[in-house]
Amino acid sequence: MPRLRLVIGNKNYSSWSMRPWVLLRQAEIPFEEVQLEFDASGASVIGIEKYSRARKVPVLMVDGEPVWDSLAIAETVAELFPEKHLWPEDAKARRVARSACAEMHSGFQALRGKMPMNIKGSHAGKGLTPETQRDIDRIVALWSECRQSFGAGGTLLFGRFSIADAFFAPVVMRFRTYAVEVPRLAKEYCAAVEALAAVREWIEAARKEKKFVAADEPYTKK
Ligand SMILES: N[C@@H](CCC(=O)N[C@@H](CS)C(=O)NCC(=O)O)C(=O)O
Repeated sequence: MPRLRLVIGNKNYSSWSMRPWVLLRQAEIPFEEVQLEFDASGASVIGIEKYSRARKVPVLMVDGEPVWDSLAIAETVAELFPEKHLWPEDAKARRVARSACAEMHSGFQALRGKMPMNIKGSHAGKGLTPETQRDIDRIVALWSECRQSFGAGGTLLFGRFSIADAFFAPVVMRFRTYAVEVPRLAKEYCAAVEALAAVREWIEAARKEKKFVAADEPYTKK
């Protein structure tokens, strides 16, 4: 088995880090965690140059070699552990799952900008603009399509846990923090994600963090 070290940022704020961490932990794949901190401005990660020239978290070190970017990490983990079935087994479901992850990876800029992940925060109603509402509506439609077409075998997007759920876990965190109103099916999906052991563990650790990153706290005065 390859030696895996996952380099992440703050658990309260780093939505990109949450994805591979939840993926590995929920799939019960052993890894060593290296946690780095953002600098005070939130613009860079202290010490990241040791791991990746891209200078962003997350990075997965596989036997000392870096894989950077959360989507590349997810694909690598799926390839290294085929027995974990981290993508849905059905080819059509798998195409949709890949598309959903790619859409999440490259889109939803308004939601990211106006509702930054902040697990400890509670900012009901903040960040809701026509643009963020459009992102929210698209996410809800996507979740509904996945649940209705492929979700019969469980409570998650493709029934059982997959990479897609790891990719949307930070969105679920945002919906909590900003108390975003969503229809019943999306609410149930959010509850299912929050009930995942790995997500609970991440939230618990995030709540213990003390670091304040101004860039991710547009609605907190300090
Ligand atoms: N597309 C990348 C984005 C990673 C990313 O933007 N990470 C942020 C933290 S959540 C970061 O490292 N920022 C520091 C910087 O930009 O210098 C991925 O999916 O891994």
